[in-house]
Amino acid sequence: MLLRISASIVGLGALAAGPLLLAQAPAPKKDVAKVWTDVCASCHGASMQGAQAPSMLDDTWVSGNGDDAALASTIKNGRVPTGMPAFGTLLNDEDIRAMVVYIRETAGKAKAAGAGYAAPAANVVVQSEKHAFKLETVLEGVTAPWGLDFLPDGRMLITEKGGALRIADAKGVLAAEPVQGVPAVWSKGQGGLLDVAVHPDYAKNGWIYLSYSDPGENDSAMTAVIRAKLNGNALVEVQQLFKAPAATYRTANVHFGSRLVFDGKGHVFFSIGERGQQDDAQTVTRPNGKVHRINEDGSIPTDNPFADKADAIKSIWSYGHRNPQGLTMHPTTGALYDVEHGPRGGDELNLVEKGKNYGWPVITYGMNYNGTPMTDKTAAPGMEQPLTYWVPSIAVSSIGFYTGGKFPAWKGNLFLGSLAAQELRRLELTPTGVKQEVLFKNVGRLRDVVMGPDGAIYIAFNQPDRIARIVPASATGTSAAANQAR
Ligand code: HEC
Ligand SMILES: [Ca+2]
Repeated sequence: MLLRISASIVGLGALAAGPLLLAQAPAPKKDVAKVWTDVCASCHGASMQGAQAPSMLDDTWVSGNGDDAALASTIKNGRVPTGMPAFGTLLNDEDIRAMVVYIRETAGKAKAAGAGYAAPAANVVVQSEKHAFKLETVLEGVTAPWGLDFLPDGRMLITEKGGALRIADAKGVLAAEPVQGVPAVWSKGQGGLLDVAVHPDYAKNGWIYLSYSDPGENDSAMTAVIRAKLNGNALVEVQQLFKAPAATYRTANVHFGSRLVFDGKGHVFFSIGERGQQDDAQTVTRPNGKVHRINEDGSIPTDNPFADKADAIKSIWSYGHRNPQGLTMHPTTGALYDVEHGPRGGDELNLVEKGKNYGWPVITYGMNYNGTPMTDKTAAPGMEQPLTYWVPSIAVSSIGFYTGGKFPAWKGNLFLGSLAAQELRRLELTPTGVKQEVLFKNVGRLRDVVMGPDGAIYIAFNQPDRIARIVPASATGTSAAANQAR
């Protein structure tokens, strides 16, 4: 008791309140819920859901590692350049401590109520930090859609993990018959028909690229890449662009990657997971656990980092990756980014650069699935750090930069879909760190996130299986604040 009183006297002293106050009884403790409503709600939202300032409910933090001390420091000292005022004169250390507990408690309650996030149903407007939007279903009738891309005439190509390539017209009407001539795939576990990517000059050359789990000897498989042209409802002129040596195929049914990315300069990047063989990620004689770069015709660029290394897989661009299921290129800088699934904890966003080692399994922010440590190392010389990571894992699946015109304030932001957490996140990559907003949650597993030619953001969902898109909406009418109970 004595300690508490003296602590609050010290706190009062820090208030620059004048010496007279010191002699008096401590000021009544502040009701932090009232402070929130009176002072904080105008920026952070009445129920902490976020408004022009970030949500407190989404487990993403700009303050250091988001622990209590980091939040307390932000409240006390502010983050003035980015718009958070300092409250160290209004609130003493004790008040601030209570405020942090109040924030944790409110977030905990929101989580327990399964609320805390928008789960937009049809025609419900979500008010997020920068734009109001609706999530609308484009088509159903696909089974486990995995990859999605657009032909110049607006038609959609959709891969189904089971091995079918589907076409829908620009209105979302799905052709009943899958496209003929798709290669046989090894459809087990995480394997199957994976990504589809339409060549940026499709109108001129007609090339469509596919990545898939290629069946090998003795029930083994490895990710492979083809390209082909669409003639009526069939793939023709199929060319094998990447196929790893048979001896490198692996029998596990996990971690195939894979996404395809064109750099517009004649190259195609694609990712392969480590196929459940962690150590393979560290050796360039193995194709798995890597990001690869090939020329658009499948030949090896002479400036690839391991092009001259005996025994290396010459298409390797970077290594030490676990399971990169998201890969994308910044529309103006040309920088390449991946997201990869960590083990239990430690999903990563990486800036992927030539010849670099991204550390798996030597360094990681995750642990083994049984709860035992994988390694105590999160950093090591010669190994790259992620730009950010997620503990616990959200199961990162796909990323894409917003390039359209429908959401001007989102331009250049990175959109990230997740499987287990079922979230669409908006990421701002700033020089001081990655700022995140959860746009919605809990309406299915997000398998692919793609910028549509119409400026909408298209999402391939699993469970329930469908293609949906995010379109602008006016904030009035049936409205649900982002991050608020639905
Ligand atoms: C004028 C608008 C404004 C008001 C009022 C305001 N904040 Fe903030 N706050 C912000 C902004 C903007 C940020 C994000 C700063 C950044 O991105 O660096 C922020 C960040 C924070 C953070 C850090 C969140 C994180 O992700 O790490 C906490 C905690 C916080 N505010 C608490 C409060 C509390 C408590 C109050 C009331 C006493 C309050 N804020 C009042 C604008 C405001
Ligand atoms: Ca890593």
